Amino acid sequence: MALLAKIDTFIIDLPTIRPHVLAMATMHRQSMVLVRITDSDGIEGIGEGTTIGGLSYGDESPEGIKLAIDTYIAPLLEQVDLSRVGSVMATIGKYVVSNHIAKCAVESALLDIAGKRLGVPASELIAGGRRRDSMPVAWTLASGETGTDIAEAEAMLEARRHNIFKLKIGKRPVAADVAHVGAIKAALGDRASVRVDVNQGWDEVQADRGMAMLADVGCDLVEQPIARHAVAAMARLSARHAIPIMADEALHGPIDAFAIAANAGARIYAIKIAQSGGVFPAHAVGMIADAAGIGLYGGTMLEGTVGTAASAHLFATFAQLQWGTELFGPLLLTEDVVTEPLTYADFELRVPTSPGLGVAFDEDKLAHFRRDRTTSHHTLQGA
Ligand code: MUC
Ligand code: MG
Repeated sequence: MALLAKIDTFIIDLPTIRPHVLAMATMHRQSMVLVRITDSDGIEGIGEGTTIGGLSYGDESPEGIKLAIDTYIAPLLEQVDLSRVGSVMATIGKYVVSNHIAKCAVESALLDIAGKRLGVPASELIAGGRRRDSMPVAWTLASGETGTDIAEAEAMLEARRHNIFKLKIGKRPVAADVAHVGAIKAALGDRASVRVDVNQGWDEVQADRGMAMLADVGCDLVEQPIARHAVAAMARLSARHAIPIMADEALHGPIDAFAIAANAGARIYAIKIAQSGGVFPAHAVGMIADAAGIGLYGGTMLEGTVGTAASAHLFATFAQLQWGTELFGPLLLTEDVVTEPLTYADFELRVPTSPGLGVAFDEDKLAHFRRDRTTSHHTLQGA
Protein backbone atom coordinates (compact mmCIF):
# COMPACT_ATOMS: atom_id res chain seq x y z
CA MET A 1 0.00 0.00 0.00
CA ALA A 2 1.48 3.36 -1.02
CA LEU A 3 -0.23 6.58 -0.06
CA LEU A 4 0.19 10.09 -1.38
CA ALA A 5 2.82 12.06 0.53
CA LYS A 6 3.15 15.03 -1.84
CA ILE A 7 2.14 16.22 -5.28
CA ASP A 8 3.58 19.24 -7.00
CA THR A 9 2.63 20.56 -10.45
CA PHE A 10 4.27 23.37 -12.35
CA ILE A 11 4.37 24.88 -15.81
CA ILE A 12 7.68 25.46 -17.54
CA ASP A 13 8.26 27.44 -20.73
CA LEU A 14 11.19 26.46 -22.97
CA PRO A 15 12.23 28.27 -26.17
CA THR A 16 12.21 26.43 -29.53
CA ILE A 17 15.35 26.31 -31.72
CA ARG A 18 13.39 28.15 -34.49
CA PRO A 19 9.79 29.19 -35.06
CA HIS A 20 7.73 26.01 -35.64
CA VAL A 21 4.99 26.86 -38.16
CA LEU A 22 1.82 24.74 -37.96
CA ALA A 23 -1.57 25.31 -39.68
CA MET A 24 -3.11 26.63 -36.43
CA ALA A 25 -0.18 28.23 -34.59
CA THR A 26 3.43 29.33 -34.87
CA MET A 27 5.38 28.16 -31.84
CA HIS A 28 8.26 30.15 -30.39
CA ARG A 29 8.29 28.23 -27.14
CA GLN A 30 6.77 25.11 -25.70
CA SER A 31 4.89 25.14 -22.40
CA MET A 32 4.65 21.93 -20.44
CA VAL A 33 3.00 20.88 -17.23
CA LEU A 34 5.25 18.72 -15.06
CA VAL A 35 3.98 16.65 -12.15
CA ARG A 36 6.02 15.27 -9.28
CA ILE A 37 4.37 12.75 -6.97
CA THR A 38 6.03 11.39 -3.82
CA ASP A 39 4.50 8.35 -2.14
CA SER A 40 4.55 7.29 1.51
CA ASP A 41 7.66 5.12 0.90
CA GLY A 42 9.50 8.21 -0.31
CA ILE A 43 9.53 7.07 -3.96
CA GLU A 44 9.22 9.96 -6.38
CA GLY A 45 7.64 9.80 -9.83
CA ILE A 46 7.52 12.45 -12.56
CA GLY A 47 5.13 12.96 -15.45
CA GLU A 48 4.40 15.49 -18.18
CA GLY A 49 1.24 16.88 -19.75
CA THR A 50 1.84 18.95 -22.87
CA THR A 51 -0.24 20.42 -25.64
CA ILE A 52 0.59 22.64 -28.62
CA GLY A 53 -0.08 26.35 -29.15
CA GLY A 54 -2.17 27.12 -26.05
CA LEU A 55 -5.80 26.30 -26.90
CA SER A 56 -5.29 26.35 -30.68
CA TYR A 57 -4.60 22.60 -31.08
CA GLY A 58 -7.01 21.00 -28.61
CA ASP A 59 -9.34 21.68 -25.72
CA GLU A 60 -6.78 21.57 -22.90
CA SER A 61 -4.36 24.42 -22.18
CA PRO A 62 -1.25 24.24 -19.95
CA GLU A 63 -3.02 26.36 -17.34
CA GLY A 64 -6.15 24.18 -17.50
CA ILE A 65 -4.12 20.97 -17.22
CA LYS A 66 -2.47 22.26 -14.05
CA LEU A 67 -5.81 23.33 -12.62
CA ALA A 68 -7.43 19.95 -13.37
CA ILE A 69 -4.63 18.12 -11.58
CA ASP A 70 -4.39 20.47 -8.57
CA THR A 71 -8.10 20.95 -7.99
CA TYR A 72 -9.75 17.71 -9.09
CA ILE A 73 -7.21 14.89 -9.44
CA ALA A 74 -4.90 15.52 -6.45
CA PRO A 75 -7.71 15.13 -3.86
CA LEU A 76 -8.62 11.74 -5.41
CA LEU A 77 -5.02 10.58 -5.09
CA GLU A 78 -5.28 11.11 -1.32
CA GLN A 79 -7.85 8.31 -1.09
CA VAL A 80 -6.23 5.48 -3.06
CA ASP A 81 -3.35 2.99 -3.12
CA LEU A 82 -0.91 4.62 -5.55
CA SER A 83 0.85 1.33 -6.26
CA ARG A 84 -2.19 0.11 -8.23
CA VAL A 85 -1.84 2.34 -11.26
CA GLY A 86 -4.72 0.92 -13.34
CA SER A 87 -7.09 1.10 -10.41
CA VAL A 88 -6.05 4.68 -9.55
CA MET A 89 -6.68 5.76 -13.14
CA ALA A 90 -10.10 4.07 -13.09
CA THR A 91 -11.01 6.04 -9.95
CA ILE A 92 -9.86 9.28 -11.59
CA GLY A 93 -11.88 8.38 -14.71
CA LYS A 94 -15.02 8.03 -12.62
CA TYR A 95 -14.86 11.59 -11.30
CA VAL A 96 -12.99 13.44 -14.07
CA VAL A 97 -14.24 13.16 -17.64
CA SER A 98 -12.02 13.98 -20.66
CA ASN A 99 -8.97 16.03 -19.53
CA HIS A 100 -6.80 13.42 -21.24
CA ILE A 101 -3.54 15.34 -21.04
CA ALA A 102 -3.90 15.95 -17.28
CA LYS A 103 -4.64 12.23 -16.77
CA CYS A 104 -1.63 11.29 -18.88
CA ALA A 105 0.72 13.41 -16.75
CA VAL A 106 -0.50 11.79 -13.52
CA GLU A 107 -0.50 8.25 -14.92
CA SER A 108 3.08 8.72 -16.20
CA ALA A 109 4.23 9.81 -12.73
CA LEU A 110 2.54 6.76 -11.16
CA LEU A 111 4.17 4.44 -13.71
CA ASP A 112 7.53 6.05 -12.91
CA ILE A 113 6.97 5.28 -9.22
CA ALA A 114 5.82 1.71 -9.99
CA GLY A 115 8.90 1.03 -12.12
CA LYS A 116 11.21 2.43 -9.45
CA ARG A 117 9.49 0.36 -6.75
CA LEU A 118 9.94 -2.85 -8.78
CA GLY A 119 13.35 -1.92 -10.19
CA VAL A 120 12.25 -2.18 -13.85
CA PRO A 121 11.81 0.28 -16.76
CA ALA A 122 8.20 1.45 -17.23
CA SER A 123 8.03 -0.46 -20.54
CA GLU A 124 8.23 -3.74 -18.60
CA LEU A 125 4.96 -2.83 -16.85
CA ILE A 126 2.99 -2.47 -20.09
CA ALA A 127 1.45 -5.57 -21.71
CA GLY A 128 4.19 -8.14 -22.38
CA GLY A 129 6.98 -5.64 -21.82
CA ARG A 130 9.57 -4.13 -24.09
CA ARG A 131 10.07 -5.56 -27.58
CA ARG A 132 12.61 -3.04 -28.90
CA ASP A 133 15.34 -0.85 -27.38
CA SER A 134 15.26 1.90 -29.99
CA MET A 135 12.87 3.20 -32.63
CA PRO A 136 12.99 5.35 -35.80
CA VAL A 137 12.34 9.07 -35.26
CA ALA A 138 10.94 11.49 -37.85
CA TRP A 139 11.73 15.22 -37.83
CA THR A 140 9.21 17.92 -38.68
CA LEU A 141 10.29 20.48 -41.25
CA ALA A 142 8.23 23.52 -40.33
CA SER A 143 10.37 26.61 -40.75
CA GLY A 144 7.84 27.98 -43.26
CA GLU A 145 10.53 28.29 -45.99
CA THR A 146 11.20 25.60 -48.62
CA GLY A 147 14.93 26.36 -48.94
CA THR A 148 15.45 26.42 -45.18
CA ASP A 149 13.56 23.13 -44.83
CA ILE A 150 15.73 21.44 -47.49
CA ALA A 151 18.91 22.64 -45.80
CA GLU A 152 17.60 21.43 -42.44
CA ALA A 153 16.74 18.00 -43.90
CA GLU A 154 20.19 17.69 -45.52
CA ALA A 155 21.85 18.48 -42.19
CA MET A 156 19.73 15.84 -40.44
CA LEU A 157 20.60 13.21 -43.06
CA GLU A 158 24.29 14.11 -42.85
CA ALA A 159 24.23 13.78 -39.03
CA ARG A 160 22.34 10.44 -39.37
CA ARG A 161 19.68 11.83 -37.01
CA HIS A 162 16.54 11.62 -39.19
CA ASN A 163 15.61 10.19 -42.59
CA ILE A 164 11.85 10.57 -42.19
CA PHE A 165 10.46 14.09 -42.60
CA LYS A 166 7.00 15.38 -41.80
CA LEU A 167 5.99 18.64 -43.45
CA LYS A 168 3.39 20.89 -41.90
CA ILE A 169 0.95 22.14 -44.51
CA GLY A 170 -2.67 23.35 -44.69
CA LYS A 171 -2.11 27.06 -44.21
CA ARG A 172 -1.45 28.09 -47.81
CA PRO A 173 -3.46 27.28 -50.99
CA VAL A 174 -3.31 23.56 -51.85
CA ALA A 175 -1.19 24.02 -54.98
CA ALA A 176 1.38 26.14 -53.13
CA ASP A 177 1.61 23.57 -50.33
CA VAL A 178 2.04 20.71 -52.80
CA ALA A 179 4.75 22.63 -54.69
CA HIS A 180 6.60 23.02 -51.36
CA VAL A 181 6.32 19.26 -50.62
CA GLY A 182 7.32 18.35 -54.18
CA ALA A 183 10.43 20.53 -54.07
CA ILE A 184 11.57 18.95 -50.81
CA LYS A 185 10.90 15.39 -52.02
CA ALA A 186 12.72 16.11 -55.31
CA ALA A 187 15.76 17.37 -53.37
CA LEU A 188 15.84 14.39 -50.98
CA GLY A 189 14.79 11.62 -53.38
CA ASP A 190 15.00 8.07 -52.08
CA ARG A 191 17.20 9.13 -49.18
CA ALA A 192 14.15 10.05 -47.10
CA SER A 193 10.46 9.39 -46.54
CA VAL A 194 8.44 12.59 -46.93
CA ARG A 195 5.02 12.87 -45.27
CA VAL A 196 2.62 15.72 -44.56
CA ASP A 197 0.44 16.81 -41.66
CA VAL A 198 -2.47 19.09 -42.63
CA ASN A 199 -3.70 19.48 -39.04
CA GLN A 200 -7.37 19.51 -40.22
CA GLY A 201 -6.66 22.43 -42.56
CA TRP A 202 -8.66 21.19 -45.58
CA ASP A 203 -12.27 20.40 -46.44
CA GLU A 204 -13.11 17.23 -48.35
CA VAL A 205 -12.86 18.86 -51.80
CA GLN A 206 -9.44 20.36 -51.04
CA ALA A 207 -8.35 17.01 -49.59
CA ASP A 208 -9.37 15.18 -52.78
CA ARG A 209 -7.26 17.54 -54.88
CA GLY A 210 -4.42 17.68 -52.38
CA MET A 211 -4.14 13.93 -51.83
CA ALA A 212 -4.05 13.20 -55.58
CA MET A 213 -1.35 15.84 -56.12
CA LEU A 214 0.67 14.71 -53.08
CA ALA A 215 0.69 11.12 -54.31
CA ASP A 216 2.11 12.37 -57.62
CA VAL A 217 5.05 14.17 -55.97
CA GLY A 218 6.08 11.11 -53.93
CA CYS A 219 4.58 11.92 -50.55
CA ASP A 220 4.13 8.76 -48.43
CA LEU A 221 1.13 9.66 -46.25
CA VAL A 222 -1.30 12.44 -45.33
CA GLU A 223 -1.95 13.07 -41.65
CA GLN A 224 -5.34 14.40 -40.52
CA PRO A 225 -6.27 16.24 -43.75
CA ILE A 226 -9.76 17.25 -42.60
CA ALA A 227 -11.73 18.02 -39.42
CA ARG A 228 -11.38 15.46 -36.69
CA HIS A 229 -15.10 14.74 -36.38
CA ALA A 230 -15.51 14.09 -40.12
CA VAL A 231 -14.97 10.33 -39.92
CA ALA A 232 -17.38 9.60 -42.81
CA ALA A 233 -15.43 11.98 -45.06
CA MET A 234 -12.12 10.44 -43.92
CA ALA A 235 -13.56 7.07 -44.94
CA ARG A 236 -14.58 8.39 -48.38
CA LEU A 237 -11.10 9.89 -48.91
CA SER A 238 -9.44 6.66 -47.75
CA ALA A 239 -11.52 4.67 -50.22
CA ARG A 240 -10.78 7.03 -53.12
CA HIS A 241 -7.00 7.44 -52.69
CA ALA A 242 -4.11 4.99 -52.54
CA ILE A 243 -2.02 7.42 -50.50
CA PRO A 244 -2.87 6.54 -46.87
CA ILE A 245 -4.57 8.82 -44.35
CA MET A 246 -3.07 8.86 -40.88
CA ALA A 247 -5.53 9.79 -38.09
CA ASP A 248 -4.22 12.16 -35.41
CA GLU A 249 -6.64 14.73 -33.94
CA ALA A 250 -9.51 12.30 -34.64
CA LEU A 251 -8.04 9.84 -32.14
CA HIS A 252 -8.85 10.61 -28.52
CA GLY A 253 -8.51 7.13 -27.11
CA PRO A 254 -9.90 3.63 -27.65
CA ILE A 255 -13.51 4.64 -28.42
CA ASP A 256 -12.40 6.83 -31.34
CA ALA A 257 -9.92 4.15 -32.41
CA PHE A 258 -12.71 1.61 -32.61
CA ALA A 259 -15.09 3.97 -34.48
CA ILE A 260 -12.48 4.97 -37.08
CA ALA A 261 -11.45 1.35 -37.59
CA ALA A 262 -15.09 0.24 -37.93
CA ASN A 263 -15.68 2.98 -40.53
CA ALA A 264 -12.37 2.45 -42.39
CA GLY A 265 -11.54 6.13 -41.80
CA ALA A 266 -7.73 5.77 -41.78
CA ARG A 267 -5.03 3.25 -42.67
CA ILE A 268 -2.52 4.49 -40.08
CA TYR A 269 -2.91 5.76 -36.49
CA ALA A 270 -0.64 8.39 -34.93
CA ILE A 271 -0.83 7.22 -31.32
CA LYS A 272 -0.26 9.89 -28.68
CA ILE A 273 -0.25 9.10 -24.98
CA ALA A 274 -1.45 12.62 -24.11
CA GLN A 275 -4.34 12.68 -26.56
CA SER A 276 -5.38 9.14 -25.62
CA GLY A 277 -5.51 9.88 -21.88
CA GLY A 278 -2.32 8.05 -20.88
CA VAL A 279 -0.09 5.12 -21.67
CA PHE A 280 -2.71 2.45 -20.92
CA PRO A 281 -5.51 3.86 -23.11
CA ALA A 282 -2.91 4.57 -25.82
CA HIS A 283 -1.89 0.92 -25.59
CA ALA A 284 -5.54 -0.02 -26.19
CA VAL A 285 -5.56 2.23 -29.27
CA GLY A 286 -2.57 0.27 -30.54
CA MET A 287 -4.27 -3.06 -29.96
CA ILE A 288 -7.42 -1.94 -31.82
CA ALA A 289 -5.28 -0.73 -34.73
CA ASP A 290 -3.42 -4.03 -34.85
CA ALA A 291 -6.64 -6.02 -34.83
CA ALA A 292 -8.02 -3.88 -37.67
CA GLY A 293 -4.88 -4.07 -39.81
CA ILE A 294 -4.17 -0.36 -39.29
CA GLY A 295 -0.49 0.67 -39.30
CA LEU A 296 1.06 2.25 -36.19
CA TYR A 297 3.05 5.44 -35.80
CA GLY A 298 4.28 6.82 -32.48
CA GLY A 299 3.02 10.41 -32.32
CA THR A 300 4.05 13.38 -30.18
CA MET A 301 2.46 16.47 -28.68
CA LEU A 302 5.96 17.96 -28.88
CA GLU A 303 6.58 16.92 -25.31
CA GLY A 304 9.89 17.50 -23.56
CA THR A 305 12.09 14.69 -22.27
CA VAL A 306 9.73 13.33 -19.60
CA GLY A 307 6.70 12.92 -21.89
CA THR A 308 8.91 11.69 -24.73
CA ALA A 309 10.41 9.00 -22.48
CA ALA A 310 6.92 7.89 -21.34
CA SER A 311 5.81 7.63 -24.98
CA ALA A 312 8.95 5.70 -25.93
CA HIS A 313 8.29 3.14 -23.17
CA LEU A 314 4.84 2.47 -24.65
CA PHE A 315 5.96 2.36 -28.29
CA ALA A 316 8.74 -0.06 -27.28
CA THR A 317 6.03 -2.60 -26.40
CA PHE A 318 4.14 -2.53 -29.73
CA ALA A 319 4.46 -5.68 -31.83
CA GLN A 320 4.50 -3.50 -34.94
CA LEU A 321 5.58 0.09 -35.44
CA GLN A 322 5.39 0.15 -39.23
CA TRP A 323 5.70 3.92 -39.65
CA GLY A 324 8.23 4.66 -36.87
CA THR A 325 7.77 7.57 -34.48
CA GLU A 326 8.15 11.33 -34.28
CA LEU A 327 9.52 11.47 -30.73
CA PHE A 328 11.83 14.42 -31.46
CA GLY A 329 10.24 16.92 -29.02
CA PRO A 330 13.32 17.55 -26.85
CA LEU A 331 15.38 18.28 -29.99
CA LEU A 332 13.09 21.19 -30.90
CA LEU A 333 13.95 22.98 -27.64
CA THR A 334 17.04 24.98 -26.75
CA GLU A 335 16.86 23.96 -23.08
CA ASP A 336 15.96 20.94 -21.00
CA VAL A 337 15.20 20.33 -17.32
CA VAL A 338 16.60 16.81 -16.93
CA THR A 339 20.01 15.59 -15.80
CA GLU A 340 20.68 13.33 -18.83
CA PRO A 341 19.20 14.00 -22.26
CA LEU A 342 17.72 11.13 -24.27
CA THR A 343 20.04 9.50 -26.80
CA TYR A 344 19.37 9.98 -30.52
CA ALA A 345 21.70 8.13 -32.89
CA ASP A 346 21.59 6.37 -36.28
CA PHE A 347 18.11 7.73 -37.07
CA GLU A 348 16.70 6.25 -33.87
CA LEU A 349 15.79 7.15 -30.28
CA ARG A 350 17.06 4.80 -27.58
CA VAL A 351 14.52 3.84 -24.94
CA PRO A 352 15.81 4.59 -21.41
CA THR A 353 16.86 1.51 -19.46
CA SER A 354 16.90 2.58 -15.80
CA PRO A 355 13.88 1.97 -13.51
CA GLY A 356 10.65 3.86 -14.13
CA LEU A 357 10.71 6.38 -16.97
CA GLY A 358 14.50 6.50 -16.65
CA VAL A 359 14.80 10.30 -16.62
CA ALA A 360 15.36 12.70 -13.70
CA PHE A 361 14.90 16.41 -13.12
CA ASP A 362 17.86 18.75 -12.88
CA GLU A 363 16.62 20.75 -9.89
CA ASP A 364 18.51 23.95 -10.76
CA LYS A 365 17.18 24.04 -14.29
CA LEU A 366 13.70 23.21 -13.11
CA ALA A 367 13.77 26.06 -10.61
CA HIS A 368 15.01 28.38 -13.33
CA PHE A 369 12.35 27.57 -15.94
CA ARG A 370 9.32 27.28 -13.65
CA ARG A 371 6.77 29.88 -14.66
CA ASP A 372 6.06 30.53 -10.96
CA ARG A 373 9.72 30.90 -9.94
CA THR A 374 10.09 33.38 -7.12
CA THR A 375 13.76 34.30 -7.48
CA SER A 376 15.78 35.31 -10.50
CA HIS A 377 19.24 35.23 -8.91
CA HIS A 378 19.81 31.72 -10.31
CA THR A 379 21.80 32.13 -13.53
CA LEU A 380 22.32 29.05 -15.65
CA GLN A 381 25.14 28.63 -18.09
CA GLY A 382 23.82 29.38 -21.54
CA ALA A 383 20.35 30.22 -20.26
C1 MUC B 1 0.85 17.03 -34.72
O1 MUC B 1 -0.20 17.49 -35.13
O2 MUC B 1 1.16 15.92 -35.09
C2 MUC B 1 3.79 16.58 -34.02
C3 MUC B 1 4.94 16.89 -34.66
C4 MUC B 1 4.91 18.26 -34.94
O3 MUC B 1 5.75 18.93 -35.52
O4 MUC B 1 3.75 18.77 -34.50
C5 MUC B 1 3.08 17.79 -33.79
C6 MUC B 1 1.64 17.83 -33.74
MG1 MG C 1 -0.58 15.69 -36.36
